[in-house]
Amino acid sequence: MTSTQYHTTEEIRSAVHTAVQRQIVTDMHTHLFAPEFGSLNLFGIDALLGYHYLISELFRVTRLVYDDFWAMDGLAQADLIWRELFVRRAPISEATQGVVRVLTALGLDATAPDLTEAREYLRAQDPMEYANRILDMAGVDVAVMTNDPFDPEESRLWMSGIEINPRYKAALRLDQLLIHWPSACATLRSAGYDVEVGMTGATCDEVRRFLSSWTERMQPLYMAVSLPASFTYPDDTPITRLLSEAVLPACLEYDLPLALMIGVRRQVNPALRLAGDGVARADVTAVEHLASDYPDNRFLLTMLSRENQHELCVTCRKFNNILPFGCWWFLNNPSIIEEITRERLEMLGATFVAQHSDARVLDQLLYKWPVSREIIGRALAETYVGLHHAGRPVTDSDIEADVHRLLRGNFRDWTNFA
Ligand code: HDL
Ligand code: ZN
Repeated sequence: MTSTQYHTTEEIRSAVHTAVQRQIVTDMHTHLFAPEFGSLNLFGIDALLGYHYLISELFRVTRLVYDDFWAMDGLAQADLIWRELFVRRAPISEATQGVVRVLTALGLDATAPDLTEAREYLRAQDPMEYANRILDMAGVDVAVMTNDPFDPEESRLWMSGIEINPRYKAALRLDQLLIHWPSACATLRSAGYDVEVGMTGATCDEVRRFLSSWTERMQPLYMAVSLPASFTYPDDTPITRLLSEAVLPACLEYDLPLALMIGVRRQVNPALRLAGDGVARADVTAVEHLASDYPDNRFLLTMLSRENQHELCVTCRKFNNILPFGCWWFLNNPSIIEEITRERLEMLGATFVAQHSDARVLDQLLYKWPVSREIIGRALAETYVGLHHAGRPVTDSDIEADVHRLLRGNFRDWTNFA
């Protein structure tokens, strides 16, 4: 089939916009759960309003005592958040506009004085059917979960041999193992693994046996860990030993990438609970040492601080076993998504994963992806306009190939996910 060549800036912008809107996305990092996980599968207006991003924003507009809020039940919390952030003032932040977009996409009244209509609508949904409908509406073929083998409720479900909707894939999350080794060691010992907190004897082999057991059970697309901004490598903490003697060898054995998510400062304000984490610039040389020491391992990398983004691009130019991904958490805002995407295109071409939703509530896909598609499309369009002005004709097959790489292909190639 012959390619269509575009000859003007307007034609190129329109073609990129259309291609991005049409592209089916593989959402490589979410906190969603397949409907078979029951109550772990969050959806509906109360879960949307209980998103920790909105909880932090609530406390900016009220002098409410934290414990008084936490003493409320979920419905009362949602009613309060709706009233304070959506009724008494215009919902102009990214997270509040997101809820407005979801309600609009579902044909619900975003100006309602209360949550009666939204609750009735969402309570009427069958979780199995609703999951597929929302994924289809968002143009997402597969959502990758965040799966913690140390979570008692989740691990019980996995151990029961749960069969899940194939549009949800697992990622084996290792924060508990790597960041909280002493308590993880105790949990492993109670599960029959011969491990010592001092990491003597068979400890690392036993951790590998644990990783093998959960890799076989979950069939994850990758292993992942969120590391603090203070992360250094190598050092004399358990993280270095566990990465080098258990996790990275296990990733090689199962041909899995390791996702490094670096830059959080945990519990800056503990009174906010899950909403209490902060951010700081991290040391990108730790990633360079890992990529250099483990050239046969593949890494996925995202960093939380805006100040780390440019050096992240430089590091990825030096190490082709690192695939950068997403505009993570505090970066998942239109102004920053545009900046990050443009500098990545300028320095890496189409060799990164443009975005992940990080959605915690299913319906959030109805805003996180439309917003990111719009912004990423704008950045890519200007890149192609530049190519056109440089004197190289731009075709539809050029555009479609790169849009696929950025939103689906690069991640699936990196994880051998056909
Ligand atoms: O560690 C992570 O995967 C982060 O995404 C945290 O879950 C964070 O609380 C979050 O939800 N960010 O969007
Ligand atoms: Zn996340």
